[in-house]
Amino acid sequence: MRNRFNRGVTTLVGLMAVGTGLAAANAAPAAASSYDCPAGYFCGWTGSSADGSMWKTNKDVADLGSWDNKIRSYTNRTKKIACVYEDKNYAVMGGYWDQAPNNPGEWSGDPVPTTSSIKFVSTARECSEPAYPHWLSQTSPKALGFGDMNGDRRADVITRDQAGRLWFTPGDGTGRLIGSGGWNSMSALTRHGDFNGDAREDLIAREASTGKLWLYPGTGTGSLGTRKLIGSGGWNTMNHITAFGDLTGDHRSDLIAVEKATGKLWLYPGTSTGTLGARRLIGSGGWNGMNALVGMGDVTGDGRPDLYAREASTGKLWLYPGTGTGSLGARKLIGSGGWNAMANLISVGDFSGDGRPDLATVTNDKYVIDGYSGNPGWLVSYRGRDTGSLAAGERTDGEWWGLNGFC
Ligand SMILES: [Ca+2]
Ligand SMILES: [Ca+2]
Ligand SMILES: [Ca+2]
Ligand SMILES: [Ca+2]
Repeated sequence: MRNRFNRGVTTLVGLMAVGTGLAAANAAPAAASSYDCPAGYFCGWTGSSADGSMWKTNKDVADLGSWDNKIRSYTNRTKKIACVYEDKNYAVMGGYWDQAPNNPGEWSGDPVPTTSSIKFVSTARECSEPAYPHWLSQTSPKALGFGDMNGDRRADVITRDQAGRLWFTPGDGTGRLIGSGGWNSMSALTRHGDFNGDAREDLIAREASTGKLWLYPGTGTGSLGTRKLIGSGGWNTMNHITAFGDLTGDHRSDLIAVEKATGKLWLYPGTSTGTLGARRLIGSGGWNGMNALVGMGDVTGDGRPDLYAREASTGKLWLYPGTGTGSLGARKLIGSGGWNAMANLISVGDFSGDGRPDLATVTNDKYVIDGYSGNPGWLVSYRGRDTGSLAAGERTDGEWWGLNGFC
């Protein structure tokens, strides 16, 4: 329910100088202008150029009353996104427009006045959807040790929205706020099992401005506790920071990452204190050719966690099996192409309910439906098979758009 239900009119965004409307020399009172709209308000005018009578609000209005279908131009001087609906009560089906905050002097015109309700939200998708995606997962017959923040054997997803909030979705379609803001300052988010030894899954994040690595301990309920520094700096030299599971065989979760300058793949072993030990090389080069790493858990059935990696140049998906010696074995082709049509690869364990890890993906613009690309925001689910490969993808939900990452 995005643009396809948005109003099909061309919106005119003008940078109208003060006084432009005064050109018609007349004895009329001083003409209104978009500058009349005070900061913090959404304003609408009866005229199509921020002129005529002005109406303003800084709160949601489900029914514009005497102003229903009267607004022919408007500006949004709030700090929120204004959802401008053609029907009352924020009904989406009649069409709507999501208006980002405007600068002073900007306005949008609409030749046909149809606005009937207005709502203010933090992200554009909230004009028509919950802030979080609709995530469903089945109870797994066994605990896989990752992908489950609240310990109910149902895979959960953590979503970051465009406003920098974090949402916990436990797999029953509901969602809960677990991070009230600021998360867009993180340039990597990853989770896979317990790092600090309390048997609860934790989140690791890289702070873009400092290159620091932070551990956010899971509380066992889906929420996150007070963060702890586990990397004091330098992590901006790394790509694809990926919580992996235990590759070294000491039952502690490890981290892997690709060094941007060299294409080397490094393993950072987890320790008993929740910190990271001295890194060791597990891939001597070429890993810059990969544009996604995914800690899949044990997909080959030998009890050791495995890695999927996506090759940028070919869109192929490769399986690198974990070995008992803290390294990766010979790779095997899992997906022969097309994987670059996925914006996100989400590894949260078994969500199909058969005990084998699955892979959830969210599409980007390259994704093709019925012969046409340009289909971002679809959840496509792949069931894991006992060979370590994936069954054909199932396109399950088209409303995973307008979000800013998952783990
Ligand atoms: Ca769960
Ligand atoms: Ca933990
Ligand atoms: Ca380990
Ligand atoms: Ca499964």
